Amino acid sequence: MSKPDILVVAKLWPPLMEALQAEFTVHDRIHESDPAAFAAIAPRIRGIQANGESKVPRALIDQLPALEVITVFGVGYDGVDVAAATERGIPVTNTPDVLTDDVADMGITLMLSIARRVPHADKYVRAGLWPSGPMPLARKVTGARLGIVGLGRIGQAIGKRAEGFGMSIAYTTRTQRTDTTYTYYPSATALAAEVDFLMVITPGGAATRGLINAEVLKALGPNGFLINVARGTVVDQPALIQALQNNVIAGAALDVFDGEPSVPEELRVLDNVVLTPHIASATWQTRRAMADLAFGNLQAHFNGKPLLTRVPV
Ligand code: A2R
Repeated sequence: MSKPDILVVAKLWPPLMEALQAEFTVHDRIHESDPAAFAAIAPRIRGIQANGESKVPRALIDQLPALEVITVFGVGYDGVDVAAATERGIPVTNTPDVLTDDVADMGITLMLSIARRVPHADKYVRAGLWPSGPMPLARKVTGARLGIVGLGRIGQAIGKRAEGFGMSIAYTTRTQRTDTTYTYYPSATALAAEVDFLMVITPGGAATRGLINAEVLKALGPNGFLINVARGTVVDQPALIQALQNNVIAGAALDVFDGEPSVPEELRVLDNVVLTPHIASATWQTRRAMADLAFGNLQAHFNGKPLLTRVPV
């Protein structure tokens, strides 16, 4: 039997690519590199393999009459037009849970990094500045107030870790949870006004675009820090840059950016930020587990078995 044809729409982690190539006929980003060749094979494409940053718009789905399944290597699937897929009865899968610990670890790492100015301290030593005197004092984390925007799988894992730091924890979501003792605030602004660290961990997409805006940052205030391990789009980036330039907030630690991998010069030159290149789930262990789950979803589909982790519709 011939192998199913699948379209890969992202630069994939090589071990996942190798696994796919062994089991499928893989067309690697041919829709971008060679549209004519893509048009010729498009009618045969039965699956799409994406990653968390991929765009799978309606226009692409419409070009694939035989498409049966879309799998995402990542928990966030805001680049996929799930409504367009659902209209055609095409399921979408992602890789939840297996990356929860890593993203939570990274959220805490960034919070500690900006509060204690760890990258700045490293630079200080390397630049030979230590003999000239000590660094300025930093912000204590233990016992401080943490606000979590989005208390899902990862938000709760961040809360659990923050409990270990004796932090008082509050959160905001659209629907108040009944299974937590953390204090609930109905909006990001109300939450920001009550905390020292505001940790953003909602999904991306239209519903959360610009959720952290100038008003939220003003409420966070000159002693408050913003941490974003969700999606760059959740934060109004120009408003954040302005707030950082004018000390409206104390600082920010960001793993995600609007328009990444391009990061605005205005952000890169600031001293009151820690910037990382979307590495929250980037460990060998977690990428292996994500690859196994993404591959497992495709395999399940083409073997006529139930999908492992279908996104809700
Ligand atoms: O709003 P709710 O009750 O559906 O709670 C979800 C919350 N959330 C929001 N919170 C405030 N304002 C919003 N507009 C809003 N939209 C959603 O985000 C829920 O508490 C949380 C999402 O949790 P999970 O679906 O369990 O996702 P998980 O695994 O924690 O990952 C979150 C995101 C991914 O979508 C990636 O973009 C990123 O982390 O790596």
